[in-house]
Amino acid sequence: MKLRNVEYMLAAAKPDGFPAPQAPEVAFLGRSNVGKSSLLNKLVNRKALARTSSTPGKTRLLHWFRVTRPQDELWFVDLPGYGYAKVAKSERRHWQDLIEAYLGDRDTLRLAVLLQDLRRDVSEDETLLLEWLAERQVPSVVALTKCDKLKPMRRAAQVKKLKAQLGLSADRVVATSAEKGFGIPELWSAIDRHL
Ligand SMILES: Nc1nc2c(ncn2[C@@H]2O[C@H](COP(=O)(O)OP(=O)(O)OP(=O)(O)O)[C@@H](O)[C@H]2O)c(=O)[nH]1
Ligand SMILES: [Mg+2]
Repeated sequence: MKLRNVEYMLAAAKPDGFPAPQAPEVAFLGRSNVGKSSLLNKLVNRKALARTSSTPGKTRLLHWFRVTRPQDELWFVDLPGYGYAKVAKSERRHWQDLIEAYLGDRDTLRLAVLLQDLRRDVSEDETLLLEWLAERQVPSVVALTKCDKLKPMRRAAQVKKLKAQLGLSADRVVATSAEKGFGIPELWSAIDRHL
């Protein structure tokens, strides 16, 4: 993907800190540690634009990035990860309110990319989120992450299994690896289809 410029914009901890909507947005969401920040970095070909960490639950804020292409400008939004067991219930509630405030009321949101670790089963968290997005007419695709962690045979079997669990059409599930770059052109195509 040809990019003219990529830059960090700002972080927000609550809705009154969200930037005024001015460009089409793509949001990245999923379980803590699933690889949201890594995949975002890989899409824009920058090593450490979005902060990644081996400590789950690191991204507690919403982070905005401006992606300028020759033909247009998009904003990428890195959302805080959910489902991290060590987080107190009150904080999970806070997470949910914050994410829903964003996803449910953002006119410029064009696509939610829900990330799912290839090695895990799809849980109720993901299926409920997909339903919640569909009810609000927010288009979504699923990026299966960390595909480099399985050898090709097991990878293919697991992709097939998760596609069945998700019950989405084939064009809404993309197998990716931020480490190896698998699926990056396909994910860009999915983004472009929704702008
Ligand atoms: N092998 C491999 N490791 C990955 C890949 N993507 C992410 N990781 C690793 O997984 C860990 C978590 O990645 P992050 O990108 O920080 O995950 P996140 O979803 O942003 O995490 P939170 O912000 O804490 O919710 C890091 O140690 C990454 O290096 C991948 O495609 N392959
Ligand atoms: Mg992150």
